[in-house]
Amino acid sequence: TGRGTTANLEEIVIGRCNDYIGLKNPAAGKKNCTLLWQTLKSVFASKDPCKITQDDYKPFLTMAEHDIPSGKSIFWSQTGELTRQYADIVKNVMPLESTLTGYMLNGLNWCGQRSSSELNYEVCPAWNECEENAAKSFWRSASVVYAKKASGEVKVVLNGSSQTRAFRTESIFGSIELGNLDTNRISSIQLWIMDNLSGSDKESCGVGSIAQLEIALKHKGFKFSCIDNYRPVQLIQCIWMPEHKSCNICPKN
Ligand code: CV1
Repeated sequence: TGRGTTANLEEIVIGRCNDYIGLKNPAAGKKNCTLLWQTLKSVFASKDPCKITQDDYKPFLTMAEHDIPSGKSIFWSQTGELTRQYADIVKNVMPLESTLTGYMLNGLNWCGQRSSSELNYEVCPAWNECEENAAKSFWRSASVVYAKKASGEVKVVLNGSSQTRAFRTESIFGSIELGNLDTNRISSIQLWIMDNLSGSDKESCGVGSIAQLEIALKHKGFKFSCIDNYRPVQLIQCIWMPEHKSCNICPKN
């Protein structure tokens, strides 16, 4: 079992919603944050937390929908924290977590219980405990909506030091987002393969699972390019390891 519903979930979700539409992204337009919360809560309250489907979230996702500017879509796998930090700094990309739905729920836990209309603040299913758990179905469903909207030049940030593979067909990126990208809306796809500074360089552009992804993109008819250790993102990694040799602005030798 995993952690229970985040304490004060209602206040956090409604507060984040108002922060988002009022301050962070007024371009999202008018939304009724209280109604959004009620619609969200009705998806999982009074229900078995392992029987929440992707479809159950559709009314909530539709109500929260807003435009994503062309060229701002950025996908990630095993690089979530780094990608969010990059997005918060440069502000010219908008990952799912910087859209209204993702912003409202990022980092939170939530689930209900069949026996009561109270949310379960004690325990929720762990991510891999059951396929249709409240959180997993949300991120999958939100990822479909997000991927369908991508247009212009799209970015994908993958982990070149992954213990498994950088591109995993079973990940949300590999199994959901990739298949929902629209060739007619997207002009090109840029892959950024980021190695951990002190990790091993296991995979790179054109190598291993990245090569498989490149072939898949080609077959689908996308124009794409690939950059190893894209410097602006690497400089964020460097904040925690400024003395690392990859972080030297003027290498001495
Ligand atoms: N996405 Br807090 C997927 N999972 C998310 C997201 C999110 N936006 N936000 C959170 N999670 P992994 P992936 C949680 O690193 O390829 C979307 C989930 O608990 O293997 O499966 C994004 O748009 C999930 O288990 O990446 C992104 O492009 C874990 O973080 C893509 O789906 C991410 O697992 C990433 O999903």
